[in-house]
Amino acid sequence: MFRVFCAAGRKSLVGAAAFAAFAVVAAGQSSGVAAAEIVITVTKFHALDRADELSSGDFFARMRINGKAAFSPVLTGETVFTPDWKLTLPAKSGKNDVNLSLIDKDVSVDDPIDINRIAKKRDLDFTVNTKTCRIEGFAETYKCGQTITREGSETKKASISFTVDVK
Ligand SMILES: [Ca+2]
Ligand SMILES: [Ca+2]
Repeated sequence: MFRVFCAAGRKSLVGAAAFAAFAVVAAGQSSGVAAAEIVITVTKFHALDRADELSSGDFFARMRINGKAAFSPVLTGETVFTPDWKLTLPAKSGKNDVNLSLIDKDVSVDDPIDINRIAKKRDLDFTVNTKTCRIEGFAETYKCGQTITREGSETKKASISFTVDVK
């Protein structure tokens, strides 16, 4: 069974060709049968200040669930991006803790961009329930397919819009 985007037509065909490659890095192959997969689609982000002193930022997204991580490719050279990045990870049935970061790739240490309005917290933590398709942990509760937009306020900040789906 596939969940479809509820937000019909809102942004459905953004970069239809851009089925961006993503990498899944897992600490060992999962032994159990995955009950479901959680897919985050990053539809847009906007760098609100300079991520890099010497150049424009080079950005990628990282999703983490249950000790596994999925990474987007790196994008650079703009301040507003509509990447249509799809990050997919296996999930357990029911509620899963999900972490989403936007990161500026760096030679030395990758630098997290602030996409969370909470002070001294730069990434996003929320839960996704694979049975109900409810996304909780924000001021309001979202359903699969709804666009979630968040924005940071500290140095090296961005706004980010994404959807969550379960399949
Ligand atoms: Ca950089
Ligand atoms: Ca913050």
